[in-house]
Amino acid sequence: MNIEVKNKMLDAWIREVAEMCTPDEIYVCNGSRKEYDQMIQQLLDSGIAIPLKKRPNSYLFRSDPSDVARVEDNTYISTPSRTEAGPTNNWIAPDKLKKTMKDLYEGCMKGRTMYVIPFSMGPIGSPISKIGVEISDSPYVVVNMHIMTRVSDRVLELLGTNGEFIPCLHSIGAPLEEGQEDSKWPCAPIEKKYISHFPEENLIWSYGSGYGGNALLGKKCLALRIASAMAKREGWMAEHMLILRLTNPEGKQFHIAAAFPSACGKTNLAMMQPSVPGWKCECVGDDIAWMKIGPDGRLYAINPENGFFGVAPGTSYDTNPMAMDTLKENVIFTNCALTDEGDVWWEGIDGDPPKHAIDWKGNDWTPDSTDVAAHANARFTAPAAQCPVICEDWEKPEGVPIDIFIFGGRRSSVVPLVTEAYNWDHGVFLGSTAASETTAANIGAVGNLRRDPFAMKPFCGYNMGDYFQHWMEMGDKLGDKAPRCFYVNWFRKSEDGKFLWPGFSDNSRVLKWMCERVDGKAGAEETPIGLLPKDGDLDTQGLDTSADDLKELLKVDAEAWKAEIPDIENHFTTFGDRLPDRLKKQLEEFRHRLG
Ligand code: GTP
Ligand code: SPV
Ligand code: MN
Repeated sequence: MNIEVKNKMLDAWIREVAEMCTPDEIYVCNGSRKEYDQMIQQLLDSGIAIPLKKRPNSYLFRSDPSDVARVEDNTYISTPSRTEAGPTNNWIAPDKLKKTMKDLYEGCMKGRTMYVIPFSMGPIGSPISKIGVEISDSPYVVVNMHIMTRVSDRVLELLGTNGEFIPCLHSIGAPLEEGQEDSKWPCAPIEKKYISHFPEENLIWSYGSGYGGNALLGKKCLALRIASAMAKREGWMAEHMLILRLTNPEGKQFHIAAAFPSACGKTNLAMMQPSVPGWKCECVGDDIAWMKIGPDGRLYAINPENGFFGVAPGTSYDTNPMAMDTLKENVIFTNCALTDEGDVWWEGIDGDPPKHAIDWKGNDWTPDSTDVAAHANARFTAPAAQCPVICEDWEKPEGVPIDIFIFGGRRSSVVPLVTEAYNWDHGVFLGSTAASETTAANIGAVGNLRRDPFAMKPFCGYNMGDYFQHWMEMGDKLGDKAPRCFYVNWFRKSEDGKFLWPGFSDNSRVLKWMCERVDGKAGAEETPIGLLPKDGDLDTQGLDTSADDLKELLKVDAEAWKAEIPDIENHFTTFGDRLPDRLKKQLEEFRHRLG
């Protein structure tokens, strides 16, 4: 071990893990730039990192084709009883799961270095922050954690001899025998991957994958699954939400937190540049919000992360210029294509496709190839501080006061562009019934419609029926200071399969309507599903969308909604007696309004 660890619990845990996993070496990280550079150098020397001539201090990695996204089917919430995990989570009893995983962990770091990564979610030392320590045998994880979280020796200082932390154990699950040549992206086969959470113990065990949320354990595992369970116990909220600040032409600020499922537009909305003149948007966070009620009774949000782990395909100067400017240097790219000029490329980036490139699997690629050049879940890891529109208050320990909640998903039909909830309970109903077509952010089928309540289906660390109840109780506590709730769908398609709404910067038109609703300045029409903008309420000046398309986007098709009811009922039934009565009442009222 390179340093002496003073925290007793941490020291004991490191020794225990080392004994089980038998690494060749142990290295405790300090989070310094020098450390980052050394790790990158090591990854370059072994041919795993590919330097990008066109972007300073930026590197491309290619993962194993079997390890390209989160693995929801292998993700577990291991509470003492199945009921505590609830119907939306996979469950194995803690004893059994630990036994299985201990057998896998036995000797799993042989031939490798075990890295100890002390990190803070939220600014180091802030009362709202949480300290985690990830043990990992992947240097790729170390460099990504450097960007995504606050890795620092100050975290160890803060822990002192007796401070508490959340232990996050990670192994790629690929021990190296003596003389065995390492592969470029070692990992375990799918049947041996386990992403396990023990919420009662605030403990995370991950095995077999090196990719994204499976391996960077501060993100989904700690900041959502473990944190949501803590938040329920302690009376706060941990949500899969972007946070943005919108300023109107008069200088009034609105803070918006929006929950969309994976690959459904959070990063894009978080740093969107409004097409409506005079409005300004700044980014506070793009994926996760931790929210607490402040001394004034309002709900305050912080972004616990330090970077963006964003979807590359579709990102361009046209769609998300602020992301493109964030990606100029100091970026880790994973599973993008490599051009002959030494830059990254992906489907949907600006300009013509390169005549030749190396695809994400390392093969030659030309525009005639039948396969995509970049994987659909190719990602960039970039420091949030590099975003040109990062909000000056993004690291403020007390957070920003939330005025508006948005829920949503990817729906090619039925769901209109925007709906306002009648009240908090109705807002919780909209969030709890949110449905979306599945995306490449998870291993599995793409485009299947599923209920993804509050975009938290894969991330809620306890029974989601209780989570709905928690939302109700937070609303009761917030009273008239509760944020107003809206539902959006940027992804409605025409019969010929084209998006009806231009999206991106034009989403500002919808956000403007929301802010004006909050200010009591904009009108709305009562419909069975909620409040919708009436003719003229939505700012459409300069918008390229035809009147017919707009009508279609704001249409409430009662018959189509009636056809949704059985599925909503089935969805609710899965929660049994954990479903709050107030949601049953909402469903009854909805049915009644539909007539
Ligand atoms: P995660 O990082 O997985 O949580 O995803 P996310 O919710 O941050 O999604 P992101 O903003 O990265 O967008 C995912 C994909 O949807 C990208 O390919 C975007 O280009 C596309 N997208 C985002 N916003 C819009 C929009 O308003 N309209 C359309 N048509 N596509 C969008
Ligand atoms: C998501 O899937 O919602 C992500 C990417 O943000 S990952 O970190 O891999 O979970
Ligand atoms: Mn996400």
